Amino acid sequence: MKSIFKSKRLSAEKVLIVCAFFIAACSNQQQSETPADQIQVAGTMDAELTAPPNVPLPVRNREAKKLIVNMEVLEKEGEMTDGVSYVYWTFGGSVPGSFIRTRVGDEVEFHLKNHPDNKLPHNIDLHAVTGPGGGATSSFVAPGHETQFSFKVINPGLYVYHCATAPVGMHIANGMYGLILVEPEGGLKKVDKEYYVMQGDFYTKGEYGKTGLQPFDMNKAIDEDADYVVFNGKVGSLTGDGAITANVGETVRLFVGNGGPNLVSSFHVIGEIFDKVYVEGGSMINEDVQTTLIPAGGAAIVEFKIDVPGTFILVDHSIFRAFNKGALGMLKVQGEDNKTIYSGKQSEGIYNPEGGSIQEMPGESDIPEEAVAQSLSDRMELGKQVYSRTCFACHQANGEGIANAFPPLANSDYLNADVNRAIDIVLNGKSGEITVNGVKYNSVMTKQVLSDEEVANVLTYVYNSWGNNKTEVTPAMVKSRKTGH
Ligand code: HEC
Ligand SMILES: [Cu+2]
Repeated sequence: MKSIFKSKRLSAEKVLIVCAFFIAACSNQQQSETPADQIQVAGTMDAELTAPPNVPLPVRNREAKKLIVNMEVLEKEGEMTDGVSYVYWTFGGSVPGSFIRTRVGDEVEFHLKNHPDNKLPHNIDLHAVTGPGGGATSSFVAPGHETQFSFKVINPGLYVYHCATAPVGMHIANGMYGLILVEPEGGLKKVDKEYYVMQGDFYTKGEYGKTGLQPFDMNKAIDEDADYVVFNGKVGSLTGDGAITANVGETVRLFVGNGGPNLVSSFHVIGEIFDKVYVEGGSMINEDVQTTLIPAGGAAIVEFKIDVPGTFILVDHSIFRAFNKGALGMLKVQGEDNKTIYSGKQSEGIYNPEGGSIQEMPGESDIPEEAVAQSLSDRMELGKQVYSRTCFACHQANGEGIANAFPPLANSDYLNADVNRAIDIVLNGKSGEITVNGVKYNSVMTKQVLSDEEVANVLTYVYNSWGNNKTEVTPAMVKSRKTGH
């Protein structure tokens, strides 16, 4: 009985293998029969264009078409971050510009319109174009005019487009870049969520956070001394309400570009591993990648399956750019925990290298030789040290916070309203929606591991700085929040 069953299964397998081989051979042959440049187009359609972080619908198995792209250049003022504005030059009104989705063999008829209110001529160089200048000379257009040119997309991949009008660097630095995707025959594999993320570096007369309308600074741009490094054109475009979302069990595909003009991105998602990376946006697939390099004027497609819920932070892992220049976004995931894949914190001890083991957290009395503040000014001094060690990265040097991500501690009505609540936040961390000075935040502050003395000192420092209400917090107050009396 057993042996019969076995041989039957084997023969079934053989049949399958033969079939698979046959299909593979057929489809290979088909591809080599029609080179991409000779694929015939069937009909005309208008291209769907989308602003980030959205992408147009997948091509799936539609036939190659004549694809009409209507792109309008708009020079317009926008917000770089809270209180800071900037005159962006845009393709389609957004930075990065509208996403264009095509398939191999499409013939793109590109209409570039320069709005009559604009001040400058512009053009477009698409890296997906095979031809001199990538379309730049053919598309050069003055304000109040429209140009037209066409091209056939031959190579599949994810490509950058950008303005190439002199001074080229300045046009790119002001936001004139975006992505065009060329899908292979039959389309990319179906995934649950797709998003458009593009990094860019900005150079302003005032340093990071200097308020008002900030002009472009050519000297800083030449020195590659960026004030802002951001995803999707501004600080916080992908945090708070702008965060991209997914559910546990879904597959996510990110189309990631880098407009530059200068910096190379070390793109990373904290707490995720890219199952697949289409290296440099091309056809080579790398697997199990932590951080992928995205050159200025280049792109990558990254894909991963979501296994656990939580907030996953997108960064340029040149990490000061993330925490001090804006290159930080969020992917918020909802769904069931999976404690095998990620447990959450199970226990906490003190790591003692000399003992060579993890030890239990000592009781308060065992904490060795901690400096104890004797006066308010001691407390301020010691509190400032804790602040620059612990809180600074998120709440920033002068408690100003980061728009849409980290609330301000300077002049914070939320802080000043309730000292016990503030102590609890530092002791236990905080998540969920809160309103600080009329602005909503919905993010996560992790629990801070500090002694009662340190909590007292840092909060005293915060309360006695930047226009707050000068409360003094003592270790006894902190202790009573822990013990409840
Ligand atoms: C990893 C980033 C991070 C660090 C480090 C951090 N915080 Fe926070 N903090 C946050 C976030 C995010 C929120 C808002 C949480 C929410 O949306 O529910 C917050 C909220 C607060 C609030 C209440 C809101 C307000 O603006 O008044 C206080 C007070 C606060 N933090 C104090 C501190 C102090 C003091 C430290 C250092 C001991 C610290 N935080 C360290 C991210 C951080
Ligand atoms: Cu331009």
